Amino acid sequence: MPAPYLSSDEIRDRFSRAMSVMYQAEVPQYGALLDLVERVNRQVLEADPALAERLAAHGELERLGAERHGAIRVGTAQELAMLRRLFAVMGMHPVGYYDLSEAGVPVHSTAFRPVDDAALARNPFRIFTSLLRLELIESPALRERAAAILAGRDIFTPGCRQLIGLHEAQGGLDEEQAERFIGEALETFRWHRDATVDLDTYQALHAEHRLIADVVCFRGPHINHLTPRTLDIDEVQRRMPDAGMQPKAVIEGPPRRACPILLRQTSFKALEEGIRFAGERQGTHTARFGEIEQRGMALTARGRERYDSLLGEARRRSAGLDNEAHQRVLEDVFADFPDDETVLRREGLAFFHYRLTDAGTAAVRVESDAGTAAVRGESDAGTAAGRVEGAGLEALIAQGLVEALPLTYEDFLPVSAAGIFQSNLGGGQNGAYAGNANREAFEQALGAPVSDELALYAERERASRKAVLQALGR
Ligand code: OOG
Ligand code: NI
Repeated sequence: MPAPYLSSDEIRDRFSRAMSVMYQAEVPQYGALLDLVERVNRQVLEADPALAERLAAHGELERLGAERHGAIRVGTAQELAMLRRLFAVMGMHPVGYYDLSEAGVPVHSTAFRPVDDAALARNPFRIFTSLLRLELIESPALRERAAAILAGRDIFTPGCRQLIGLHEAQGGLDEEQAERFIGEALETFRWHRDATVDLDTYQALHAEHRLIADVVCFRGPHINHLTPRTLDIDEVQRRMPDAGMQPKAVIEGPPRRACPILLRQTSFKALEEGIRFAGERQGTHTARFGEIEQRGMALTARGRERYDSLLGEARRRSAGLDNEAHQRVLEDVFADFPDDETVLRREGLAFFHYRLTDAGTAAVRVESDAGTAAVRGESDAGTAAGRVEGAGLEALIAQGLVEALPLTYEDFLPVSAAGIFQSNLGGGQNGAYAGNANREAFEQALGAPVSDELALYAERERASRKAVLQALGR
């Protein structure tokens, strides 16, 4: 009998834990941040048993401690395409297109992440992956120099390439192969103190944009942050300085709400680290940082439009304010956005997962017993079935047979990502790169289309609706 293959969920779970261990060893502040987040999460759950219950009901309590995202930046189409194959081994697929040129950063990006309900519940590990856009560099000489340096590196070990090929050929990896794959794949994300270039070259690229130096001058696309999920980002931000971390000025994203929406994020500033450059002259590089996030519900296209326009208004009103004042402006502006699950659902602003309540499950059972009774020719069948008849989903919810749970937002926000990039790469708005969205070019480099995140949420919602209606015989 052939050795059984591990599920991609299992490989992803092990890989994300191994990555976290590696990054804790590389950046001790990340370990301190994990501790802080863990402490705050525990306190929140103790103080709010209703929240603990709700998270448990959504299956989110188990994934909370394991949940994180990371980010990397690569330099060439070949690197990006190979990463797509690497992440596929772990059930992570490209979702969404993010144009950061708008924010003055010469990259465009996608998020590799699991897509179906079961995989997300197991471990939603995501990697925000950016591709450098050399074509946006104005100087032809610098552009060619960067391209030549990138052409000379291979960010994957031979073993990693071989195991990806094996996975594709045989349709999975057994225990021993999976463990080897995890070890080999981790190498791609490791930090290298040795630059591949001399300080002059580094400085020339850095002068164009720090991100270009970060992508081009090293042997690999070091993981630049890993982000745990907190249940109270305001509290973690408040406590960061006491734990020896310098938080960025403001928390990105929507304000604090009774029904959290989308994603709120903050980070501590990137570290200045000593680098061994080729040649005599030595220097430092600033790239790696720590970030935390608080996730809320996924918004529909209509909800997202409302969010984007309110956020735009809040940002215009809060430029230059400190976090407290910024949050007050956000709260004021977002007073217009419903903060009640039923209203959000009825107005079609957020996505939900529908499922039977205990009463709904009992009704199905009674109904199927009644069906069996009817087949046997017994006479009192039909009364239970009658109980669940009536209008659509809203009626079933009102009758207490079906419940609607908000779907968690699993993606990223371009404005927030831009804020995170800028707080770590320096520089504010840089109009030079703006207006250059090019999803087609990105997908061509990737070698595959990116999924539309809204379509994925809509499909998960639709499938859950269909399942409950079917169970209730609708
Ligand atoms: C990625 C920044 C984006 C987020 O959480 O929005 C990001 C990067 O700095 O490479 O990670
Ligand atoms: Ni991030």
